[in-house]
Amino acid sequence: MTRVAVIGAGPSGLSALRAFQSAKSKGADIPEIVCFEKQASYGGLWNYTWRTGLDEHGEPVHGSMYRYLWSNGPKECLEFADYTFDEHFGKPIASFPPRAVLFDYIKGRVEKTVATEWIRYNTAVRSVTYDDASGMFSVTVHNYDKSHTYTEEFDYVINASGHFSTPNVPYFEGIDWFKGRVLHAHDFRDALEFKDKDILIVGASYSAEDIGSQCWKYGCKSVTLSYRTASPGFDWPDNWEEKPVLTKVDGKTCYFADGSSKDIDAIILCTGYLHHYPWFGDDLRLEDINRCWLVDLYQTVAWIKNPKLFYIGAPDQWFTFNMFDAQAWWARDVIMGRIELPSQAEMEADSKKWLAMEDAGVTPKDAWEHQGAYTQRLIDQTDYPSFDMDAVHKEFYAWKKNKVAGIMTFRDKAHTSAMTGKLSPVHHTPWVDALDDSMEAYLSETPEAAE
Ligand code: FAD
Ligand code: NA7
Repeated sequence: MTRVAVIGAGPSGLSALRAFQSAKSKGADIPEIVCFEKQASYGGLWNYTWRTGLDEHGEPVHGSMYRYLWSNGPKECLEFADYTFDEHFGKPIASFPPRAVLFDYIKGRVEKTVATEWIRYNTAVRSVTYDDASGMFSVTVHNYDKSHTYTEEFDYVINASGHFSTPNVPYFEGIDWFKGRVLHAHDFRDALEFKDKDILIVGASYSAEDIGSQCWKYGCKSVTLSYRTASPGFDWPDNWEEKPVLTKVDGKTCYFADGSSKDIDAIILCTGYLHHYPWFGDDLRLEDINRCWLVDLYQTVAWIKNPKLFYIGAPDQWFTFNMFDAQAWWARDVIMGRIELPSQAEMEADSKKWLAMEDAGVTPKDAWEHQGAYTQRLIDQTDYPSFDMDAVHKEFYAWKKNKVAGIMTFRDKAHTSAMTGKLSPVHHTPWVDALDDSMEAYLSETPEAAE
């Protein structure tokens, strides 16, 4: 029997399991699926952990999410096409749920449609090698429950291990002797730690915006945001300023490229993450920057040099859960012989063409439209339920406009679902006043009392 190994049971790995389950429920003969997950349960980043550094087994902690994290994009842009928010919650809910609410949504689809018996928990993948002669992968894993390392053979491997867990940590002159706390976003857990502190956020992308906003919301004294390339340029609150790149640290004083300086209590490096797949050798390992089109992957999924290996969830992400589904359905259909791959030369040419299309884009709108067109291309090749991609693009556009109008108020806006066509309700409490991020508080009808 054909065997498929899936590495990771986060949203991308769960999409892979769901794709095969869907084919099975329609009567197809599916391969044997084994999903290896190093944590004790599924959900990937959405499975919050208080731990930082190493986990209870000595594995690098996977979690990069933090307390009080609310969705940074509208939930309408990530909605599964086969399982809507309305179906899960039994009532319309607002557009920017906290982490626990989104995790519950992921869980709802798993419980309804995913064979969790395919997942081997507490099992870390250590090495994956490919043998040309047998055409098989050897996957070596360690099971922490049994303290046992073993190897099994697979025809195909789907890597769904995520790429927002291994921090990119640049060096800045003098940071080694900074007289305060230095951490990367990966290790950030609780904004209250920075109450009444002057913080420096290094970076200008999603983590920078969101961690800075969390710290501001929970009462830090000031936020200084240092950008390397482009200023985010939002209309920040009064105690928030932008600076160009950090050039030097001396004691508590941070110096910037414009010659200015500021005394700082904590430096939070929101400097992004690395693609890091140490279980693969040079012949199988993806290496790239964090970008949407990955040229070594055909349709940003199949490893061109050996298309029996697939990566799901590897692009930088405008679309998330529904794009992971589209990728998973496509990988499933390649594995099941429903989609025939072209020659290696054709795959390379196609990939370069899509890379050039991404590079030709200038605005964020170009970027999400490129990823939307890509997701649509995948959907068109499989039986994943199609949805109105232009409707999702409109929501991205409204979201971006709302962020420019108010970086602390965009989460108070309502968006329309492409799946149901319905406009979501406005949340009962403005995000800046909503300090309780529990599911109960979010789903209740009662506004949160101001402190
Ligand atoms: P992950 O969620 O990272 O899951 C990967 C899984 O693989 C994990 O369970 C991990 O334990 C497992 N694994 C890794 N290595 C191994 C190994 N060697 N052996 C076995 N198992 C392994 N997206 C949104 O749509 N909305 C948001 O608001 C949002 N906020 C975010 C906030 C933060 C701070 C971060 C970091 C990301 C955010 N994202 C958000 C994007 C996020 O990447 C996706 O939502 C999603 O979690 C990606 O799923 P994944 O399965 O690809 O990866
Ligand atoms: P991103 O989106 O990859 O952004 C990384 C940021 O870090 C970006 O602004 C970079 O600046 C900046 N960076 C990287 N290296 C440096 C150095 N050496 N000096 C200064 N600035 C640097 O990562 P995020 O963590 O924000 O987002 C990843 C995911 O996590 C995303 O899905 C979010 O939802 C949460 P650049 O613009 O390249 O000059």
